[in-house]
Amino acid sequence: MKHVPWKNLYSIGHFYSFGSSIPIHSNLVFSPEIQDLINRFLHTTFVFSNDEEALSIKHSMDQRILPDGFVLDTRQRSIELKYSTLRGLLYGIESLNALVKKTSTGHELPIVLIEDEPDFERRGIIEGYYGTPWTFEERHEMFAFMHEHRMNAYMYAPKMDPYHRDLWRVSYPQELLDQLSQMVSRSKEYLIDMWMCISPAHHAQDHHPIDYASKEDLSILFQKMTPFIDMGITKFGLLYDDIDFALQGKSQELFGTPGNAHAMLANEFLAFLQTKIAHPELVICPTEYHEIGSSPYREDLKNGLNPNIAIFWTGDNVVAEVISQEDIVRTKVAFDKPLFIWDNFPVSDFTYGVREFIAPIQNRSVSLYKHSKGYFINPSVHYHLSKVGMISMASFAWNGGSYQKEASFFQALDNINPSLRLLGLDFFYHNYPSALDHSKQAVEHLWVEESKFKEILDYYANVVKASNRLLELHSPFIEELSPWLKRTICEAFVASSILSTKATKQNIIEFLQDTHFAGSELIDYLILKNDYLSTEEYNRLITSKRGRTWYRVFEAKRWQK
Ligand code: LTM
Repeated sequence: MKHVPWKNLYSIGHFYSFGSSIPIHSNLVFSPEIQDLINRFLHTTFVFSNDEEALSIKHSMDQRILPDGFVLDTRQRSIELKYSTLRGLLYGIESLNALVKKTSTGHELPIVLIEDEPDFERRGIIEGYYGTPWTFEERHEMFAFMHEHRMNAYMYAPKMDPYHRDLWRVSYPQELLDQLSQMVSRSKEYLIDMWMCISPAHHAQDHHPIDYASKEDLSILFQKMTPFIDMGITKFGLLYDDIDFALQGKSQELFGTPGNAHAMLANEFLAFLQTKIAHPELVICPTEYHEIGSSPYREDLKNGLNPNIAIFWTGDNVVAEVISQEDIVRTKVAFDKPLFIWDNFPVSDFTYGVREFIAPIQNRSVSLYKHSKGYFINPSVHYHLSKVGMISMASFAWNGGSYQKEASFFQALDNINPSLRLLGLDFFYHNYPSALDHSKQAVEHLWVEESKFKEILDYYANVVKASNRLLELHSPFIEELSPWLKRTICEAFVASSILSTKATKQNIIEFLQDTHFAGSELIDYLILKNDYLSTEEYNRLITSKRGRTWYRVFEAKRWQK
């Protein structure tokens, strides 16, 4: 595990010195579960020994510590760990690893007291976007990645897995079940909870959504989930997002409103799970998953849904530019159920492959965790590019109070590969503007309005240098990024042609065929300022290609509600 900053580290700067290894008493006896964690995660610098100098490891459960939290104390020439969950112990062990310093003569272990605990009880990823699902190889790597950043929950909900949505009635084929079962095993290796989600209410061509009034349909749904229960999954999601929720026929007669029908199905599902699992958990994504406060549909869920079922919420919009304290308080009151945040960032499906948001989380109230039990991030189809957003979210979800977006951005890039920041920062800033931050565009606009041509050319020269250097790195991250790097290099060329008045309208139209847009809109301003395109052409060739911009409403509409 890479070092995750602790909430409270107390130290007066002293340490114990050791040679090539740090000895630990070999007469210690641990439960098999704990022994397994020690064997797999305690760094090999620690060796079991009979040496007099050997440290003992004391560990104990302490229910006053929050789940996943721990206390690590090295003051008594021993290693003392307190925790309330196994995951807390694991994070304590990883913290011990991170404390050790290698010196020219051996190793030092600082004399410290660490008290650490997460803000959000559940911190994770919901693979819930439209587009090609991540590969099983990527997901295999993902669990180690999640562990590294102290995320503890992964939700399987890819919209384009046909068995998840359109073919909800059809059992998963054995091959897929085997792969999913391997994922479950892998998630357990890292003490990460895997949630299985299903979306049975979508009207797809040739496939019927679930009929809430049909006992047979309910049984098909529950039977479909049975192999996952057999794999050891205890947590499930029932997703009603992006559906036409109007009831028809018998359902209309029986339930009257979609909220009642959704509550009934979720309650029945939970009751079914309770017959099979000791402590199952269920989250639903309501159809009205965004917007603030109450509605008739939400009122029905508030009144009808089992109070143990959690509800997803994405903020005031599908992609929330801002999630304020007031937003969440009003929404929590409206649902009156445990709330999970589904953060639609850095998901980019709504740009249809045009944009990738490689930027940190921002504008999320530091007190969200007081009103929400879980924080889940919906990534993009590009697993590696999503890591920046995911790392920043993990750090916010653990300790929002010390979260700083810029520092988190750098930390994320360095964590993926230190060369990214060293060689490519100018590109990443060029691409930075996202659903959550448009600040750079105001400066770009001004440059063009004030004809700051030298600044523009110097700026692009740096961006091109960074793009070329990044292209020389060979990694899965760069492979995913390369279409945007190449397009940016062309963009710089087009910008300089515009500034030297050599560009023709045809050049511009040809350039715009490549729709891998970076976040910067400098080129747009140059094109518009120099009248290369009419407003209609601009909308057709640029604006419409960027995908839906429903998120640009913070200044415009949001506060008029
Ligand atoms: O956001 C939710 C709850 N559902 C879908 C997601 O699957 C999709 O990835 C995002 C972003 O386009 N929008 C949705 O409506």
